[in-house]
Amino acid sequence: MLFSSTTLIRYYLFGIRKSIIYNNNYSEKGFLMSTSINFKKLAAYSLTSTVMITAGQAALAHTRLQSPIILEGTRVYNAEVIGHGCHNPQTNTNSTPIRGTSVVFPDATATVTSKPYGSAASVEATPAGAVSDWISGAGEGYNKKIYSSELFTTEGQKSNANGNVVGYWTGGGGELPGINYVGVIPFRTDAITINPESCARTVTFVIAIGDICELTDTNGFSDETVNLWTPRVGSNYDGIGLHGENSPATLKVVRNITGTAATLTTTAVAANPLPASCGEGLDITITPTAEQLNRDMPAVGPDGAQIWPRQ
Ligand SMILES: [Cu+2]
Repeated sequence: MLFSSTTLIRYYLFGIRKSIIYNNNYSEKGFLMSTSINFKKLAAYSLTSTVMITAGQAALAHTRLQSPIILEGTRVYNAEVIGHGCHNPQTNTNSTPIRGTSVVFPDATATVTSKPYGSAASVEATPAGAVSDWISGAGEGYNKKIYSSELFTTEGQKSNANGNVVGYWTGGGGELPGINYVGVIPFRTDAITINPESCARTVTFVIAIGDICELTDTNGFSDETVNLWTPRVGSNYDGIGLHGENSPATLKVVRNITGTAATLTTTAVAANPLPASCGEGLDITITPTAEQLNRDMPAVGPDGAQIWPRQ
């Protein structure tokens, strides 16, 4: 079966994405398997190295967080960093501008899984109870948008029935050029404390993001209209077959097992050591459910009307 050059590059992008996912310790077994098959096909068709290097650089520009790994107990001024626009079939680049973005952080209903600390991506994760088993507090509402009209003029904070913030959207009034710029959308992460009695060594929140180039309904989602950086959980926002499929941004909180010494400008932070029975501890992953994404991904205007996706 022959592949067009576009298809080949996209498969290679998926391969690059695999290593990014691996570093974030976020994995999905079936996805990795299909990636290795695609690599074999790629080798058979032998792309030139120039094309592959160019594609690799583009892949690193997936939408991610400015600070994707943070220390527990530390409030962080963070940002969503948009790396490229949507696919433009005329130029065969990602030059179509981004006109808005919609973000969801997992709430306390999220799916929680665990792996031994430092496990390879290929290690199967096991179900691991509730969010509040691993971190202190409500298990949701840790991230708040920093009000800003630097890039887009309209925005909205999303909150759930408990009144906790579960995401935001911003758009309109301007556009982010699709190539040769990055877009930075600021938000703040509150200090998150890992439960001292738990064996969590790291806690990774999986974040769902839609970077919108054209307002469509969900049937109109394509690489030309939206970049979906979402976990594949069976929601309306999975983006099966699209550029960002199952390649969400992540925020990893690391347990401060040794504590932090005082410096000239900061006070000492007490250690949060692992209980002796934990061994090396666990990597915990918190992924939003399909139900939450279907509820919280839409951008709803101040008048209550849904702006994206179109209905
Ligand atoms: Cu990309």
